[in-house]
Amino acid sequence: MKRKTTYYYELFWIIPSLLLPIGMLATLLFTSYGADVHLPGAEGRVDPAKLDSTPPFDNPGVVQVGPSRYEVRMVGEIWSFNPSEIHLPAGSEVTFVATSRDVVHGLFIPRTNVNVMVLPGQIARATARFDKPGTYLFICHEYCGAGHHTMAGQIIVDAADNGDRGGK
Ligand SMILES: [Cu+2]
Repeated sequence: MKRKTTYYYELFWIIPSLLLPIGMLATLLFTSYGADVHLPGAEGRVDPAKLDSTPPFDNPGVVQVGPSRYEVRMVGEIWSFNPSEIHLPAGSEVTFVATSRDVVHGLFIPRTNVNVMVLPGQIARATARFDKPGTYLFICHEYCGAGHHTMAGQIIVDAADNGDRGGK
């Protein structure tokens, strides 16, 4: 009788140890297929030595791609972003398409979900919405050398569309 009770209590760790890997697998499948979370790299490759003649990086800046939809074509290099000042109207949905000219950089925009590595040879893509007018800082968050701490820019979200797209 005593042996049977002991066996029953073992289920308290057997069941969680089975549920844990099943839960982790379910989370992985949900984030990669349901929430579309994935590593940069699947978006495309580019030759970092030929950015000046490779669209869209030959013409960095902000392009309107639809009603309230914009694309920011961005090049990171030591130690700046091009463009480093971006103007957008409030209510914009913005896709950042970024690559690096030289070493590993990052693109991080606090208060948004933009947090990507910007790698030479690879195209990073991240989308965010800017509903509230104001100034949003963006920074390089991958150490890239002596001037890393100066590598930053700003997104100025205007209350009304004044036609100024910034860039360059
Ligand atoms: Cu950096």
